[in-house]
Amino acid sequence: MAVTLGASRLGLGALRRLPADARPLVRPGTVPAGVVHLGLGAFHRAHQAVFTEQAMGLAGGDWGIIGVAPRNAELVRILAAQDNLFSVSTLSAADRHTRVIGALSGVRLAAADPQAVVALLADPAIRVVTLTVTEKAYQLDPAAGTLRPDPALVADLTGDRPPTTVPGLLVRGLLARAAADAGPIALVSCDNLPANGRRLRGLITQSLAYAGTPQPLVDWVATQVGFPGTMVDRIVPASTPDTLAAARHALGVEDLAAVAAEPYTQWVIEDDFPGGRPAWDRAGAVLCADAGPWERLKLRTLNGVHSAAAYLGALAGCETIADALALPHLATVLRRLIAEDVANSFRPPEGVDVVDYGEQVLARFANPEIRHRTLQVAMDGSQKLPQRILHTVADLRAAGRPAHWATLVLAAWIRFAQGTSDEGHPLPLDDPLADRIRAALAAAPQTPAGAVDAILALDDIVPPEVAADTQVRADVTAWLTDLQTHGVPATLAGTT
Ligand code: CS2
Repeated sequence: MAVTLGASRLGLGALRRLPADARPLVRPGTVPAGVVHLGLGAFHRAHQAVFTEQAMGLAGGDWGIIGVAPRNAELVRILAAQDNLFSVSTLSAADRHTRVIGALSGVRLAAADPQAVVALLADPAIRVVTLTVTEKAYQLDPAAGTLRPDPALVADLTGDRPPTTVPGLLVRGLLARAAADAGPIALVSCDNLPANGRRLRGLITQSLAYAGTPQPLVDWVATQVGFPGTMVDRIVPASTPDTLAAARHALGVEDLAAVAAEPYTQWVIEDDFPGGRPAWDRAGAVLCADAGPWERLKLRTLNGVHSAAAYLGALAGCETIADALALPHLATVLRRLIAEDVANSFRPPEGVDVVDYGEQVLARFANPEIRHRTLQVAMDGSQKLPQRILHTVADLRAAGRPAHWATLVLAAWIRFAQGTSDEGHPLPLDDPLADRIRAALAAAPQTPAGAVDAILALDDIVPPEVAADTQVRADVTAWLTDLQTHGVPATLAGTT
């Protein structure tokens, strides 16, 4: 990316020149590291890094973050050149401000030096490992959470070469930590998986079994490693040249690692940290015994509705989620999805009204300053739909209720996977299971019922009770027929 001539670069030397309210709360280099974070993407920088910086600013503690990018060499180079500093611009129609975050005490590229990451995980100073690596990096089948290791992970688990996968790094790191007797640690999934703490524990225990790990080491992991579940929430689109321009304008210096996010942020964390943790509660996080109800609330309401807007919006030719929300009738359909389906599918946290929460979610999606692309949210549907929509369908049906609106979302995903928009433009199927999904659709009879049967038969994505439900099959087929025959606007109009 080109650096604008004339603007100097963000770094420790530039801090004095920043507007006072844009300066970091913590000066990198002055706080020893206590956290390793895997996955240095925009979401981490605008979420956990901000909470951790505020926690250190308010309550101290040696909780600097070593940020590990699995593969993004350019980002690591950029952050290193900026003394690990980056900015977060908070954007809404009412407000716009930018602040530099000083939570990172170092950055590493796992692909270049995996052993350095393994050594970090075995360092007694590191007591917390947080992860934002996206759903697919866990290599679990999305429906049941069973390990489906790809050849690279099999090699990591069964051979001696340096690990190349995230689960491989974690397993090697934990084994090195056990061997060094380096003390207890918490591994904290901050990805949008169902029961993410339990899924991560399952990933590690299944991986240890796959690797034939000796029992004492398995026991060490069972007793010394916490796997707190979390609910994470902040809308943080991928950065664009506009994001960098906004940061430059606010800071007066160039920040090539800048991110932009909505004002809203939330973090609910199960308090299971055997080696201690930053005072995230002082920074506004909710520490609790069971994040499950919060996680279901967020995955089904926010993320489920996000996916609905993404698929329907992309099919109708909308570039952003905010554009999709402006499609005639879409907001009404999403409100009905929330009130009639999502709200009846689970018990929300004490004191939370799902319909009110859903209204806030829709207002957040409509934020005109956040240009979140429908195609970004549409990515990796096979990894997302189980916890976002299919669990809603399964729970409604188990309670004897219809799943009318939720089946529309499934139909929209199938239509999206067929690869063309209403106007006949190609839509990219960016998904780790893309080949299987395409092959299943190609081999099926070229009718809506044929496509629905082919997708419902993908048993690593679709729970068996949903696949076997003839009413669900009929509803998805009816929606897909409408979408294929009439397109999104007429299908939505037909619901009123
Ligand atoms: C989105 C999420 O890309 C997606 O699939 O639904 O990244 C969403 O923006 C966050 O979970 C909000 O907390």
